[in-house]
Amino acid sequence: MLQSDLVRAIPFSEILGARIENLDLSKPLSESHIDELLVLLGRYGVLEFPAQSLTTQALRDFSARFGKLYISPGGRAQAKGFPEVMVLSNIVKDNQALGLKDAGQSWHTDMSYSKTIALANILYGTVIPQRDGRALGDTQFRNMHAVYDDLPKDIKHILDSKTITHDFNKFWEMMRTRPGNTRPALSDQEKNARTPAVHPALLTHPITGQKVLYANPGYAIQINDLPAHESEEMLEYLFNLQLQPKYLYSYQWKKNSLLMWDNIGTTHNAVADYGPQEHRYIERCQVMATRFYNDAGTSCPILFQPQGLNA
Ligand SMILES: O=C(O)CCC(=O)C(=O)O
Ligand SMILES: [Fe+2]
Repeated sequence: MLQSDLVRAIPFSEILGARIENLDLSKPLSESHIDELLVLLGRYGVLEFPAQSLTTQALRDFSARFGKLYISPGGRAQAKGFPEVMVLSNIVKDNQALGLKDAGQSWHTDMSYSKTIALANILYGTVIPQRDGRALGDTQFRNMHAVYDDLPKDIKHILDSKTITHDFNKFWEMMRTRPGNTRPALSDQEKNARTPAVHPALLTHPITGQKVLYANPGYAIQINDLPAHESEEMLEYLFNLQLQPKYLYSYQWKKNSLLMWDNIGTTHNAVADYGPQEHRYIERCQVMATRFYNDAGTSCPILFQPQGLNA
C-alpha cells in the first residue's frame, strides 16, 4: 500500500485515462513523485498534465526520469540539439518539414518490434489543430489489461506458452499502401537497424503485476509455434477482439498539455482528421522499459518496487 499521496489523479473514464492537476513539470520532481506517477501510469494507462510550460530540455529531463530515452536510428525529425526528442508536426517552414507528419496513424504499440520494449511515450503539444471550436488529431487508446481479462479461458491457455514476432516493416509497408504516401521501401540497412523481436503473447505488466495481451495490429506478424494458418486466424481474432469500442478511450488534445501513456498496457492510434493547413506541433520522448527488463528479456520482468515511496 502506498503511504504517500503527492499526486492527485482525476480519472477520465471507466476504461482509461486520468488528469494530474497539481504538478508543474518544469520543476524537478522527487523520487517519490516519479514512483507515484509510475503507479498511476500502470493504473490509468494514460495521464494528462494540463497547462504546462516546458522547454524541449525540460520535456527531455522529465522523460529521462522514467528510463533510458530512445534515439531513432535514422535521426529523422529530431528537435534541434536534442536527439532524444522527436517532432510530430505537419508544419513546413522555409520548405523544410518541422517533423513527422503521419506518425502512428493506425493501431500499434510503440517499439514492440524492439528487443528492449518501450515503457511510456511522453508528448507535449503546443500547436493543436482546431475546426469549428473542436480540437482535431485525437490520440486514441485501448486498454490491453481489460482485453486480457476478457480473453476466453481456452485462448488464454493457448497463448500462455506462446511468443509473438513483431516487425517494424509491417507498419511501414501498410503506410506505403495508403493513397498519396511517398515513403520508399525500407533499405536493407534500415531493416537491419530494426530486426524483428519476439515477446510473450501475454506479458506480465511490470508495474501492475497483471497480465496484458501484447499483440498489436501494427507490428505483430506471427504467433510462433502455431501452423501459419492458425497463427493468422488467431492474430485476426485478437485484433478484432481488441478493436471493440468498449476498450477505447479517445484523448482530445489541449494546447500545452503533456500526455504520458503506458506502452505495455495500451495500444494507440493517431487520428488523421486534419488537413495540411490545420497545424499540429508536438514534441515527444520515448521512454524504454530499461528499468523493468534485463538481458533475460520480456519473459522475465523486474516487478516494480517503488524506491521513493514508503511502500
Ligand atoms: O501523434 C499522435 O497522436 C501519436 C503518434 C504516435 O503514434 C506516437 O507518438 O507514438
Ligand atoms: Fe506510436
